[in-house]
Amino acid sequence: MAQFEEGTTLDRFLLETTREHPEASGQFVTLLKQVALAGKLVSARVNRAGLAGMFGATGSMNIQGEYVQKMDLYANETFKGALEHAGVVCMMVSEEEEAPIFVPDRFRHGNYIFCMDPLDGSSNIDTNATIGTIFCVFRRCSGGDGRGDPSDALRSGREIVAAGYIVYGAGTVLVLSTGEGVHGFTLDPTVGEFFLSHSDIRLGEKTRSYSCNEAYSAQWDPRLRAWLDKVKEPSLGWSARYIGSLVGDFHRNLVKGGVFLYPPTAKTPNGKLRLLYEAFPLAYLVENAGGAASDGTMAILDKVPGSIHERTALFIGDRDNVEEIVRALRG
Ligand code: AHM
Ligand code: MG
Repeated sequence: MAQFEEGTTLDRFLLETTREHPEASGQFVTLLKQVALAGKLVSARVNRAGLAGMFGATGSMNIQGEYVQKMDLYANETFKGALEHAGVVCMMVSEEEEAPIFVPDRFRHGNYIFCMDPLDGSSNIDTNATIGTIFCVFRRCSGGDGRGDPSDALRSGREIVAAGYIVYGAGTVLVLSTGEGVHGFTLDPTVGEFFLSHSDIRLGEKTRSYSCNEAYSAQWDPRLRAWLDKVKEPSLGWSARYIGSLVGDFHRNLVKGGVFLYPPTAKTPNGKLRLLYEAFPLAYLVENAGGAASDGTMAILDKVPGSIHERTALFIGDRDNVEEIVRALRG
């Protein structure tokens, strides 16, 4: 793959990397450009949320039984709007919508299926903590008619053709992989462009930082608690970092090193995080950066969701630590 200098625009990066793959249709580049456009719109709104009356909940609950924040709705509508008229997706799946999203007939010839959590960690919006959009892309099923049959999206994570996230933090960063490395692009809000800022991100070996909601540890599998107790041995030099926003915690660990854990708990015995549009995209990124993701029994990307909102346990980060956690759980 071509090497790119820091400061390369996202558009140039997309055009040049897909030129190396003549089989990739122009639709693929258009899709990723529309994702970047939606990300800029959401970023602008997040930055003005306090002024624009966008803090707080709408008062309704989503399909997951969680309170919908005003920014959740805005992000969902913005990503949908950017993609449904572009003629590049035949179907979309969103955390905010119970059923797959209907794409109007005249635009439904697109070659791709887009799955997203439009605004992960949105319960943090009122506190200015990092939140973000997580997404992955599949090619349309050869037999699928794109009429919103959910089974078209129920595919192995190994079939993902691109995945990424956009974090809205102190800055806005788009992290993307199309299967050849993981690259980060920082939005320069003064010109409205994403520029390459983190080229070919690689996870370090056996990093010494963990991210989890430790308050739930009494509900975890005792073998996992034993692993946690072990790494707390002071001479090992571990530390903990947890925001409570998957995309923010993952981004930190990708850049600085670390392992993220969301095991099953009494309240969420199958795990809390969603397989299709939270765990899959981040697992695709982490594997492309040299790391690993597991549900404790198998690699996340080898899983096939049984339903679009299926939940999973998630252990994700550098390969050594994830493998050690899996070994501990096998006990
Ligand atoms: P959300 O998609 O409704 O924002 O919920 C998922 C979030 C993740 O971002 C985060 O990792 C997790 O929930 C935090 O859960 P907890 O508060 O139980 O630690
Ligand atoms: Mg989420």
